[in-house]
Amino acid sequence: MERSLVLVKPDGVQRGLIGEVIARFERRGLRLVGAKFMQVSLDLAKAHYAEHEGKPFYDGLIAYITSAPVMAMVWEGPNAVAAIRQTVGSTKPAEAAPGTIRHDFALEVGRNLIHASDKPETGVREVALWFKAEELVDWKREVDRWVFEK
Ligand code: D4T
Repeated sequence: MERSLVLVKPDGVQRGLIGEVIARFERRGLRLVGAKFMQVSLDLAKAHYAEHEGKPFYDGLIAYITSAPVMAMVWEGPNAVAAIRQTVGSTKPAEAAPGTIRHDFALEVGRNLIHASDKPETGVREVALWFKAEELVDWKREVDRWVFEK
């Protein structure tokens, strides 16, 4: 089963959109595996955004993600990474498809509300970076057979 890290970023938390984001992934049929409300440290921010170091928006990105608490979550399901990216919408909210989270609630790339892993292998790496093994819950839902084909 594929897993994705999802962060409701500081702007999403400040704007009271944690519940909205969770509701959309629950309705999609994805299964929650872990969640924690937390202040992101500078070290974690730098590790998470290591690939962007040196880019013009890097300093702003680190300042943004550490500016206030985030809601960090792990969601799983078949093709979860692609499904979640689809529900989240394009990185630039002005290019996000109508009905996606970024389209419906955001305007600017530097305030794009939410993070989701971009590839299955990124999901594995990011989940391990943000969560300890004992913080993740392995569980089944009664409804799983009506959402997951296998
Ligand atoms: P995150 O990682 O925040 O979910 O965003 P994406 O996965 O959708 O997009 P990304 O890795 O390309 O960008 C990471 C982060 O950098 C900000 N950003 C990006 C920015 O401020 N200006 C830019 O020009 C780009 C490309 C937004 C998301």
